[in-house]
Amino acid sequence: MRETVIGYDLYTPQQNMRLEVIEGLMREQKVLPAKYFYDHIGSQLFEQITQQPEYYPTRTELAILEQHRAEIARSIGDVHTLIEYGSGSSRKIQMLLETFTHLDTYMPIDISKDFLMESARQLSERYPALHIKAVCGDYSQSISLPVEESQKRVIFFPGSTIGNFEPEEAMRFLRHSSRILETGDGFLIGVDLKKSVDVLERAYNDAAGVTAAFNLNMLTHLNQMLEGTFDVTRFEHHAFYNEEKGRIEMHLRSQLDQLVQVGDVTVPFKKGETIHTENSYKYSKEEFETLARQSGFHSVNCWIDDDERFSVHYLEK
Ligand code: AVJ
Repeated sequence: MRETVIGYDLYTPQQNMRLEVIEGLMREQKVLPAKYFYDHIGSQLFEQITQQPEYYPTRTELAILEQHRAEIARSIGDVHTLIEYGSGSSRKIQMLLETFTHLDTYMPIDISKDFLMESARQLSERYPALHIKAVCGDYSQSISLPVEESQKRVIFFPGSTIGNFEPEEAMRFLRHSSRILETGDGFLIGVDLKKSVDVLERAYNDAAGVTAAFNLNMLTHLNQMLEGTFDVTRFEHHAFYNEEKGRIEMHLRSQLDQLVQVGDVTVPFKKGETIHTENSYKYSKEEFETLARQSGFHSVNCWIDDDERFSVHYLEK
């Protein structure tokens, strides 16, 4: 029986979370790391976001991968190992696993261990011949990949999660990915495109209020993990497009002057003051290809939907 699932637990312990959160809440403009959206409820809320009519990225990326799967396969050629940064998007990876029929190994890397192991288990049942090496880790930190025999490897990074990085972090992240790959290895990445402010802002302010619940759930997660006293009824979701920076910003705005405990630390909020919880940078096709080139990749191909909302790029080192 070929070994199918191995777990490496590389994720840092909880005390780092406390340090990161307190440091962020002590800043002039309070910030919290977007990765703390994704406790189990947050991951489920994100899945619900992807079903909302206003949130076009997920369905548009899926449609691009489906419509162009033969051309994507031709561009990539025979791949031995498919590495996925963030394994929440199993519908997308299944499409690729159906496309790359000679794939030997699939290596999902995600910080949400339960989500990771559950999706790896489901995939190992569906693809029993596939080596699945689930890695519990933070792909945005400098991780190294177990170097397999010199066979072609491709990193799959869907969903425009690259947009969560500051531009200089995105370059550092792509440069690190380029360094751990060999010449001829590939990188298949989804990137949300710049477009009208109205379309962008509606995608982060869905009428059903799921994005608001997702944003507010960060506070509930902190209460549970760090003995916090956030009262979510005293904060409101606020998301807008910062045209100068080219990014959607998500904030949680305090409705009144209030004091919040995070463990033994007291955090003051003024009425109207916000916690900046996420950036989602948007790129033009040209801007992203320039970033990729400066990171040590060359652009082999790019596919864009008819409404020019989303792009999938195939890069090679
Ligand atoms: C999963 C980070 C790509 O930035 O669009 C969705 C997360 N935030 N709605 C994004 C998100 C609010 C999403 N990413």
